[in-house]
Amino acid sequence: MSRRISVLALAAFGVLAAGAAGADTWRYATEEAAAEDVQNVFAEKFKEQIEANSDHEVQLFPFGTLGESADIMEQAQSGILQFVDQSPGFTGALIPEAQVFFVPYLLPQDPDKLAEFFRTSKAIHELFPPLYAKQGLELLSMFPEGEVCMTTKKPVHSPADLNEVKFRVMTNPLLVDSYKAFGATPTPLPWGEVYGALQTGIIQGQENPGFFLDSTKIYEVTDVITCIGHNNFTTAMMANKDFYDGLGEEDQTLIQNAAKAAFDYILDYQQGLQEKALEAIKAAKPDMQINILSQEERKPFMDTAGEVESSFVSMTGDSGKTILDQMKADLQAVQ
Ligand code: 6CS
Repeated sequence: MSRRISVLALAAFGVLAAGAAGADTWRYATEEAAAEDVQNVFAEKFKEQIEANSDHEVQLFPFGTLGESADIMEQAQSGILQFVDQSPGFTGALIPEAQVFFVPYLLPQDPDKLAEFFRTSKAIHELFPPLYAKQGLELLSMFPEGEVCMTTKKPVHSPADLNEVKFRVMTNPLLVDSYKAFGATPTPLPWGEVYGALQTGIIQGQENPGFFLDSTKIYEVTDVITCIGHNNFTTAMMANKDFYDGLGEEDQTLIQNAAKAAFDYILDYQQGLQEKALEAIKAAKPDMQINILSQEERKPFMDTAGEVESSFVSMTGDSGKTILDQMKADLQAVQ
C-alpha cells in the first residue's frame, strides 16, 4: 500500500470512528406534511430534545419529501432512515396485529382515559415491541392523534347512507372489513392519491382526524363531516433496530427520553385541537356541514364492533387474540 493510500485510508477510518463516537446526523420521516400536523409536532419536539441534550443532529423529512408511508417504512427498515413515523393503518399490512386499532369503538373517547391508556398499556409497551422487532424496528412510542371523522359528499346519518359510497381507507384489510360493516364500499389508497380521487369522483368519502381534514384542505373536495366517535387515530414512532441496537447505552437513553418528552408534549398539544380544527374548517368553508351523530344514530355503527373484532381474530389468530385481550384489560384498568 503506498503511503498516500494508507494515509487516506487512515483519515477515512478516523472520520468514521469520530462519527461512531461523536456527533451523528439522524434522519426521521413522517407521514404528514404541515409543520403543525401532530406527527411533525412530535418529531420537532423529539429533534429539539436530542439536539439540546447531545451533539447529534436530527433531520426531519415530512410527507411529500421521501414518498408515501410505505416508502418511508422501507427506507427505515433498510437503514436509510434512522427514525420513522408510520400509523397502524399502514403497518397493519406488515404487522397484522397492529390492525387492532381499527376495531370500532374499542378506544375510549375521553381524552384523559385515552392518554392514560397509551401511557400504561401493557399491549403497547410489552406485546407490540417484539412484533415490530421482527420487522427490524424498535418501537419507541405509540400516541393518539385525534378523533377520526368521515368526510363525504352527502350527509351520513346511518349505514344506509354509505351504501354505494366508495370510501377511501388506509391500506389494511381490517379497515376494509370495518367500512364494509358500516355499509360502504371501501377503497384502500395511499394518502397521496386521496385528494385527487375525491376531486375526480373516483371515491366519495374518507376518514381522518379533524386537524388533518383542516391542514390538508380535504374539505375543499367533500361537503359533509360526520363524527360517530368510532375511533381515535393512532400512530407509532420507531427506529431502525440495527441502528438502535448498535448505539451505546447513553444514546439509547437519550432517544428513549426524547420520545417520552415528545409523547407528553403531544398529548398536551391535542387538548382542544379537534374543536379548533372543526371551527377552522367551518370558517374556511361556511357551507360545510358538520354533523356529530347522536347516541341513537351511532348505535347501528356501534353494533358492527363484534363482527369486526371477529374478523380481526380470524386474520391474526392467537397472537392477535392475545393483543386484543390485553388491550381490553388495559382499557378496563383505565376506565
Ligand atoms: O389517512 C392517512 O393516510 C393519513 N392520516 C393521518 C392523520 N396521518 C398520516 C396518514 O398518512
